[in-house]
Amino acid sequence: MTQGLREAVAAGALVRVMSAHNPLSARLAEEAGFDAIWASGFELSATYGVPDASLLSLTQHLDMTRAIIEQVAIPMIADLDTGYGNAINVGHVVGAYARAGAAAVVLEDKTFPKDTSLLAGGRQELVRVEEFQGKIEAARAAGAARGVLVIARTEALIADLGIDEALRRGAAYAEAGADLLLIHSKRKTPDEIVAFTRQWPGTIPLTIVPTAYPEFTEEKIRGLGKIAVVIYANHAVRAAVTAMREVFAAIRSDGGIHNVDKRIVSVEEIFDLQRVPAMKAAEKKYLR
Ligand code: SPV
Ligand code: MG
Repeated sequence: MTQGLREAVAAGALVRVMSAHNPLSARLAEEAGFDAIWASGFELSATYGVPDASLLSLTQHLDMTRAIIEQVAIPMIADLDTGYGNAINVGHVVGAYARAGAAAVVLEDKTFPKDTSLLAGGRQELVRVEEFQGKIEAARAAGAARGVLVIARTEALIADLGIDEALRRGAAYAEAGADLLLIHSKRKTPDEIVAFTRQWPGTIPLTIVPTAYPEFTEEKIRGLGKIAVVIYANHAVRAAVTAMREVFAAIRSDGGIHNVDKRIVSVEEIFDLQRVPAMKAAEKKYLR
């Protein structure tokens, strides 16, 4: 499912992307009507109970990405962090994600091992522009046969290097062949992203992750133009934590599951999400 995303971006529609950390969360995002899935490194790390600091292996993330792709029809945007090494590693990794069916990959210009972007006081060091251009070129070459979009992500604003440096890096990454530029900001208001977007020449479309500035709605994003993709990067895991905490606390305080039973989805709904009806139909057809 690589074609749909490329076409949606080309058509100028705002592509709305929801994070997922497993096939079930991806299925719920698809059911809710999102256009694509974000295979978030942060979410998967949180699911394993570890920091988003290059601790999970390529295989852990790739296996989960593949499992998700197998269960949803909407396109997948894979979060490849720094690409697990240099441009040679990037070529190897993007090839694997392309074969797994990813529609797009995101590579960020931080050093390996990375630290997560929104952590106050996090280590935010960027690689040289030329080095990252090599990574973009390697990614393009590895994903070309399967039409994988390469989204170059600059962390210049996250590293407090300013809008001029972000623009300089964005231009260099577009020149190296990136299909889109992900511009990330940790500011609590959208002002920095708005200022960046206004100054961005529009060589390639932008992707944003409005976690830190949640009041930047889709209507406002569309009004600004130049932004093709919005990623809601961690709302699956945060929603899951909110819901589990609430239900677990109620069971403890109620001394049983009698009250929560009516508030949570039924076992039958989980059967549906597992596609049990399809299995039953197959049983009728094939089990003789
Ligand atoms: C992720 O979801 O893994 C991201 C977005 O890369 S952020 O956590 O904001 O860096
Ligand atoms: Mg990430």
